[in-house]
Amino acid sequence: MNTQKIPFVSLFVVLVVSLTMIGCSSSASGPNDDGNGNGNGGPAPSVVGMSSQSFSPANIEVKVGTTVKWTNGSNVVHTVTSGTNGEHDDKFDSGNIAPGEEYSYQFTEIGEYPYFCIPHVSNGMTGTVTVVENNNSNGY
Ligand SMILES: [Cu+2]
Repeated sequence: MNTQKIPFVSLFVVLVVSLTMIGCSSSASGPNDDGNGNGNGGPAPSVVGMSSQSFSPANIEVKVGTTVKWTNGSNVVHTVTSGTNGEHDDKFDSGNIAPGEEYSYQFTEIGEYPYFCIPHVSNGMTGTVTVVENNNSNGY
């Protein structure tokens, strides 16, 4: 009799490797990174966390020029995709953010930026970044 233990183990390894590669591909997709001027004395960065089914805080208000960073502290893959009702409006899209990874985007124009997570939009995983004028007029 042939007990097929080795193929079973290799299948598991292949699965783990594929999942890792899916996660790594996120860093390569950044076609919307316009205007990443880091040294212009802009507002401090803001951070939004990601739990298993939600953004936290889901709604934030930042001053124009702020870089918002999303950090995936959960154990599932998320995306930060601009748009509403699951329809991407092509403003920004993180691609897959694996557990432990992060995504940053700088908001250079005033406005409302609704976004969602592609895998979990049907579970209500959505958020909004509201970008307001930087009214710090004291020459700072
Ligand atoms: Cu998600």
